[in-house]
Amino acid sequence: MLEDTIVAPATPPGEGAIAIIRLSGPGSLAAAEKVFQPSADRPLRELPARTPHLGYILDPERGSPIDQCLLSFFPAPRSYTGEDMVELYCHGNPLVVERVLEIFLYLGARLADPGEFTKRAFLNGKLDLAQAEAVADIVRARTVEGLTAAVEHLQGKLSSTIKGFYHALLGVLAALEASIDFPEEVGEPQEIHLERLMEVKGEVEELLSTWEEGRILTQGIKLVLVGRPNVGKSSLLNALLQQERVLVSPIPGTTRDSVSEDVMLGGIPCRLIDTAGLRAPEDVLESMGVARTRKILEEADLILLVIDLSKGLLPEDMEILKEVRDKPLLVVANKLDLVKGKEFQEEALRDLPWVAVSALTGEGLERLREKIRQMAYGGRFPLRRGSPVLLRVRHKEALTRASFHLEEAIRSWREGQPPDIIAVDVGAAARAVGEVIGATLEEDLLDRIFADFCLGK
Ligand SMILES: Nc1nc2c(ncn2[C@@H]2O[C@H](COP(=O)(O)OP(=O)(O)OP(=O)(O)O)[C@@H](O)[C@H]2O)c(=O)[nH]1
Ligand SMILES: [Mg+2]
Repeated sequence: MLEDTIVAPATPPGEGAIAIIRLSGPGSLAAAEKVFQPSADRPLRELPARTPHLGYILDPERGSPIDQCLLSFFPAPRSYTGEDMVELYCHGNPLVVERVLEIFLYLGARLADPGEFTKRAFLNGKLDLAQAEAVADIVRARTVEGLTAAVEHLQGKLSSTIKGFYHALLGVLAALEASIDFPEEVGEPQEIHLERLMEVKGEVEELLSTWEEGRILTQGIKLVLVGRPNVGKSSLLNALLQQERVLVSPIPGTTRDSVSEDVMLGGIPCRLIDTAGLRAPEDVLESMGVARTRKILEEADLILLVIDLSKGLLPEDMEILKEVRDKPLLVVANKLDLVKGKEFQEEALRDLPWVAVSALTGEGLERLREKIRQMAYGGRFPLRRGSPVLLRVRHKEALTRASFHLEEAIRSWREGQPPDIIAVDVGAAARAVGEVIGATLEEDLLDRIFADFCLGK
């Protein structure tokens, strides 16, 4: 696979100031030489590497110019992929990009698969697997915190933690193997290795506990607005989106279907879902809306139960409260403008977090955003700093497996099981941990990971 030369645009399609086209593989420089005419009166190979050179890219058959551009070449191994690489900076016209790609394909390169540049970087040892994934996470990050965490992974912060686990487990494994192979000389495995296992298990679990935060940073949370008709759910959605997204009216039952929009609230990516008011439905359409609301409620990360301050808590509110009580819940007491100066005291809501707002005037919305942020992180605010944060399901799953096998190994050890039994689980834990950085690989793992990269990365 690494014998061939790949090419792909590295910038998004469409018009722009510049478009970048990348080549990687043994034929990169030869292909570039055939079509690039440097303005400096010397052949490309005699010009300094890793430096942009001005010139023209020419049609290899007719010799007519296609575009003026800059070209840099990066001889192996000092390149992103570790192979010979060429980067072309053309004018950002899709026609140019198409022509240049066609030419390189004609000269024997093939179009890269999504993520193939980074995959090559991994295969050539430029990045470990967690770092390679961090590249995609940087491109995709939707929050500043998520971006910081991903850049830290690229720097190797997660990898070095994982390597620590991996080598510690290999150490224990070696000790176990020694007492399997040379029972007379080595004797029983020592207590210190059991302590090592427990230590690693504790650290693996600590890292696993960052997943909740990582999941929020990367995937965001689902927020669902519920309440009886007319309390102002749709008005709140509009206010939080700062646009008139949904219809609002004094007629109860205005919203029949659920409406969802993505918005950043307090620095967290949120999917905000407005629902049909929950009440005994009066027609078929309304009953469908209510049924849908119940389904959406099941998937919510946080429920915003909206009540109308000017009406106080009605029996219908209590009915809904009963339905959502066991979920993460924030009471939003709306229409504050109508009750200015009055004290808000509802015995039934005593133990629940709440915020008073006015969707109409915007009062209290900042507090609402802040409260959402706090509750999204389960009260663990501010965000942890210092330790790496897990950002990928794959990492979480591998570490969960590792934790399971460590638990088993520790249990067997304490039960006095023979070292070969313990070694099976320690080995499995080491493999699971190693998967995170690609030290150990499951068959088709690589294809799965790089398949969801973007082209040219
Ligand atoms: N004074 C005041 N009126 C509000 C406020 N929020 C909403 N309203 C009014 O309350 C009425 C109902 O608002 P909606 O946003 O449609 O309420 P809803 O909860 O979505 O209602 P359904 O879709 O019927 O379930 C409208 O007349 C709004 O203008 C507020 O903060 N203050
Ligand atoms: Mg509505």
